[in-house]
Amino acid sequence: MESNKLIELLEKMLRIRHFEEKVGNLAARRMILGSVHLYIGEEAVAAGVCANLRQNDFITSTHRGHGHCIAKGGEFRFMMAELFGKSTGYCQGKGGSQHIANFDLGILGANGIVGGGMPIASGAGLSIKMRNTDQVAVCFFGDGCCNNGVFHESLNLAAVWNLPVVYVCENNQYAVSVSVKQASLIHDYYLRKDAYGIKGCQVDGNDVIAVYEASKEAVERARKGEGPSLIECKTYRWRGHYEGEFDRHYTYRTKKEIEEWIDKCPIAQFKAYLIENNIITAEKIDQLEEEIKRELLEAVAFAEDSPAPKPEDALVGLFENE
Ligand SMILES: Cc1ncc(C[n+]2csc(CCOP(=O)(O)OP(=O)(O)O)c2C)c(N)n1
Ligand SMILES: [Mg+2]
Repeated sequence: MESNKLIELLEKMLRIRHFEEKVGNLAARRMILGSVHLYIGEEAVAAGVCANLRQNDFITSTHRGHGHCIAKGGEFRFMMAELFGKSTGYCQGKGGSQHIANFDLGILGANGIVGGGMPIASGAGLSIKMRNTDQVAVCFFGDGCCNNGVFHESLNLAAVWNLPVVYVCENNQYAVSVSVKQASLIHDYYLRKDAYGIKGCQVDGNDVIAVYEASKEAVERARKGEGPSLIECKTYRWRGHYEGEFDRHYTYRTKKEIEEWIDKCPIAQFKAYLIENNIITAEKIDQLEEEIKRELLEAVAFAEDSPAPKPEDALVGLFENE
């Protein structure tokens, strides 16, 4: 892979990590309304997959969606304003953290309903097929979605209709406090590809290059009209299910398990790889991070200074044809 592309991947992951850290701090200070689910530890998935997408490709996202939005080109200030519930946000402050959408960027929406993005992605795939374009739809979803009926319906239809959709399972091994081991006897969800007769694979979701390569193949296949794929990325969330979960007594996972995964940080691993291979220096990375932090401060100021939505606009924008 070219150096520029590798640095781009690092930058995307850093943008996600710093955004999430800032949002975590703001949420703790009650400056963000509503619940917030952070993506820290899982950055390689969104960054690796979206590096294969064009602006007019589609994604559907989840309740843990900030990383997908950033990876697909979402701007900090409009995201931050949305999290603050301000009228300058991507959805004029009506969506908040769990419902950011922007059709210009192909972001069909984060979704507070587990599995909600699955049929939307299949529908986007059907629309691409009917319009006969070479776009692709990517559906991000969690392990918690895999045992819902909508998973089966969406994958099965995409398979029989040969739709250009890549289903990306972010298997962070828990749905709130329920381990995948309690949820299913098959913990490797990519194996379900065979149930639908589609292609698929499992990758280390903390290895951004592995994610990039696996999704590249799947995206190319979809673009060529060769049908859907199911990619499972094994990863881990470092924070609680949502900001506000304080599992001080480690009731559903151990401290040791969390620490082991923090040791496998996707960003630290990738930084070390890039420095070792003389792709970028540590100083250059520091500089990049400082720039990102500056941009974030500006985004927070933009959000704080933006007006709240007007009460009389409460119903505006709710329906496309209004
Ligand atoms: C249909 C539905 N059922 C239950 C919930 C409550 N809920 C919110 S997030 C979540 C767990 C999701 O787990 P997973 O899909 O693995 O995503 P993760 O939070 O691990 O990223 C649940 C059960 C919901 N939002 N929607
Ligand atoms: Mg999960």
